[in-house]
Amino acid sequence: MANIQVYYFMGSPPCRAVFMTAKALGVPLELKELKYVNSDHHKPEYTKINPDQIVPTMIDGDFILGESRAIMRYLVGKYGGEDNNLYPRDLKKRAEVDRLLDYDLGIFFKVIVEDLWLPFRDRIPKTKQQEEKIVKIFTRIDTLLRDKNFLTGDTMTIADLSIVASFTVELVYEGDMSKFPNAMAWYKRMQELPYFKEVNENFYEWVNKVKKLHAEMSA
Ligand SMILES: N[C@@H](CCC(=O)N[C@@H](CS)C(=O)NCC(=O)O)C(=O)O
Repeated sequence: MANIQVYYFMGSPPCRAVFMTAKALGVPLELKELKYVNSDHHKPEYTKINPDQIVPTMIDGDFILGESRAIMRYLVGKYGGEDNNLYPRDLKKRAEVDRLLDYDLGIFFKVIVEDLWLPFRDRIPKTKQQEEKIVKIFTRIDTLLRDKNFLTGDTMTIADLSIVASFTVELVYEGDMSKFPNAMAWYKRMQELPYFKEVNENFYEWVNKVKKLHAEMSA
């Protein structure tokens, strides 16, 4: 049986969330790297499979699927067995996971990109409103984790995988992350997953290189 293919950019949080889900399920993926700098995602052959011109895109035989959280749900549905803690069948438990996946899509990842990542990448000072939005999303995660090990309870779900991939961008935050002790303890717990380093280390290395470059430019 042919492997599932995933088109990705190195470093992209939604792509890393999909990779971690596949690893958690033990599903091998055939990775197809696109280069952002070459605008590979705007080329006609990619636009045909993803008209939104974004990554990730998954191809499973003749089935093509975009949107990381849809892909994560699909992978658990296909490979997770009858029931799986990653995306539980219980209606209320699943609703909690969906709520957080939607929160990530609509709020958390959006703030991470627009108010934290882009100002860092483009070396533009953040506005007061941007700083407030960042503190608000980290506080939200910290509060959710006040009384549990994972975002929806005592077991890890795809909401943890999706949000932790976005959360890794805290690496470029100049504020004090120790103000969010529950979130940081959860982050550490997630970093201890056997596949976390393999999936995410390129991102850390790349960001550290960009930070070094910025420092040299300001010297
Ligand atoms: N909601 C989408 C978001 C995907 C997304 O934002 N991908 C970025 C990379 S992290 C992208 O492809 N950007 C293309 C561009 O900026 O032109 C998902 O979760 O899959």
